[in-house]
Amino acid sequence: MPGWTNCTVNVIINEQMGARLAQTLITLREGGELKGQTQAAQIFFYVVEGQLQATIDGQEKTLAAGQYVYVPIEKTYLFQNPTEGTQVLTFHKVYEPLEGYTVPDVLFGERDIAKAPIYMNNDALRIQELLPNELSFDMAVNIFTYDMGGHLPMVETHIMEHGLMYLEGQAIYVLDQQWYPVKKGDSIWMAPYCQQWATTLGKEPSVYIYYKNVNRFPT
Ligand code: UGY
Ligand code: MN
Repeated sequence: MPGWTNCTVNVIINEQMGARLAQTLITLREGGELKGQTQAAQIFFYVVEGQLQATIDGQEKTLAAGQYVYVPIEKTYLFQNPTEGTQVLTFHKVYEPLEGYTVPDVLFGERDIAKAPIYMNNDALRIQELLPNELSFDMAVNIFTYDMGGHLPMVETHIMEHGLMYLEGQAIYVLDQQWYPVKKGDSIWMAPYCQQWATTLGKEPSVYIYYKNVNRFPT
């Protein structure tokens, strides 16, 4: 990737597959750097492991595991001084402006279970929304925690697509008619209308971070 040096970039999901998002996992070596400027696509950066320094549109911050930054379109970014093996997950989406709304600002934040309300009255399920639920945003990124015994209350199917990565634990994911055992480090692309259901497995909670397109008319 131009401007991304001393790192390995795995492009997990991309438009070549028919997706409308890109998802990458970046593993940085010492001295690694991610330098660039967003253009038509906004980028969400989430630190999975390690730490590094971020300078986004002039704002500096050290980001450690569980912290993230949302970089809107047309902003400069620089990530540097990573600890060896730092891993960063990214979600990219071409931004669709909405008349009457301004483009969102840069936003820093972190994973925090205290900010994760219970999902659909089921106290084994918690979802933290990492981006504001506002019409200026056309993407959501959420962290979904399933405690032991937790499972989606129904088979979902919807127009929105998902890019997803497991951060902890293990689970069974049902996609259309196939059952997949999944665990920490695994990723899934769910195209629009893919039937989806999941249940946690094992003795610890399962946790995933996922992308979803939101708030725009279907084309
Ligand atoms: O937000 C969602 O659509 C979410 N409940 N889907 C999922 O976790 N597969
Ligand atoms: Mn869903």
